[in-house]
Amino acid sequence: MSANARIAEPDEAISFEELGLAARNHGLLLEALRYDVTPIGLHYLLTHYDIPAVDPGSWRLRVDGHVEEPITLRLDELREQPRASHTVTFECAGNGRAKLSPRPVSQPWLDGAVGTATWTGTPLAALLRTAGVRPGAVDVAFAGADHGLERGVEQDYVRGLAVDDCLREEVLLAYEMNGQPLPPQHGFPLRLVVPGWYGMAQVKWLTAVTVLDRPFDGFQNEIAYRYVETEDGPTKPVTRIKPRALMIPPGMPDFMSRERVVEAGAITLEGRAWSGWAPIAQVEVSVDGGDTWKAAELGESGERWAWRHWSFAWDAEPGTYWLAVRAADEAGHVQPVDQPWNRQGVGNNMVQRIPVTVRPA
Ligand SMILES: Nc1nc2c(c(=O)[nH]1)N[C@H]1C(S)=C(S)[C@@H](COP(=O)(O)O)O[C@H]1N2
Ligand SMILES: [Mo]
Repeated sequence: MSANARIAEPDEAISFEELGLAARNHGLLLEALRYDVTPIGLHYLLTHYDIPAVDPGSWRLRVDGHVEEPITLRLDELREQPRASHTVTFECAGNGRAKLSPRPVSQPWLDGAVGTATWTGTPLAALLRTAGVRPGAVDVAFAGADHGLERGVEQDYVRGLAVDDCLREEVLLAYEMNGQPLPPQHGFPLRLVVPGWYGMAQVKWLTAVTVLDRPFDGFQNEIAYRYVETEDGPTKPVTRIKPRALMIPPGMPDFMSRERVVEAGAITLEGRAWSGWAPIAQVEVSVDGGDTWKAAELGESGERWAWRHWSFAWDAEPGTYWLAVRAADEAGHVQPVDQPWNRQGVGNNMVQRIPVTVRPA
């Protein structure tokens, strides 16, 4: 069995199925990169199945499995646990998939599967310590209340995470987003927040946290979210977010093509950059489609897990341009100019390119 998406034929257009997915799972409008923290309705959204109906009164979180003392908590009891907040940039592992050639047929993201929110909840590590993780624990399985079929396999959405990753202090069980109770689409009443990791790790509608004395082998870890590079070679799991910078498209858009028109003169290009591996070290801008690059100015480095502002002064002369931007992190990862193609279309952080016409002022 394989979770690999079908690969579209060379000239195959986006289908109604892909359009249906794109309409349910919306991206960030790129002009919303202007906000440090993304307003809730502008945050990207990805839901494999349906948003489950959860009754907060009867809802419980179970912490069980390979622990000394299983715990069951009501929502009000969770809210009485130690409280912590982190501002975190999330990105879907499939971001950029629709721009791959050939295109893996799945949720057809362009660039916008990203958003930054302030998540408030209780640190997972403290709760695991209360339950008492027993020696020999390997992974922890996080189960959502949503249910559906994927490649013929009926399942709840469940993801596994290594115990060591679960014990990092920044990992939260979050019940608030931007100071409000989680909205239904973002996981009400409780979700996992694993800063620095691609979206699939951020399990929504959490009902159970189960400690395992063996590796988790569920669908969303073993079949989906793998870097599949060859037909039958070994595959690697998708984990942390690779560096990416995005630009707020400058000037004004054409309604249909969304191509940009800019008045000649001094303009400031700006946007955000992030990496789940290490802090952002550098952002560079190109006005010739990626042939030559110049350093952008980095804004203040805020919270570790939140994106960083960048800006670039451009003296725009009349003509046509391809603007591009790329980020590098302190671990030495640089965004590729060419597509890093793989079978599931995941972890594709190829640079964004924006066509712009500069007209005389
Ligand atoms: N229970 C559950 N959690 C989930 C998902 C899901 O379908 N079900 N989708 C995951 C994926 S693939 C992503 S990218 C993020 C998206 O989070 P958001 O919709 O809050 O932006 O949620 C993750 N958590
Ligand atoms: Mo995702």
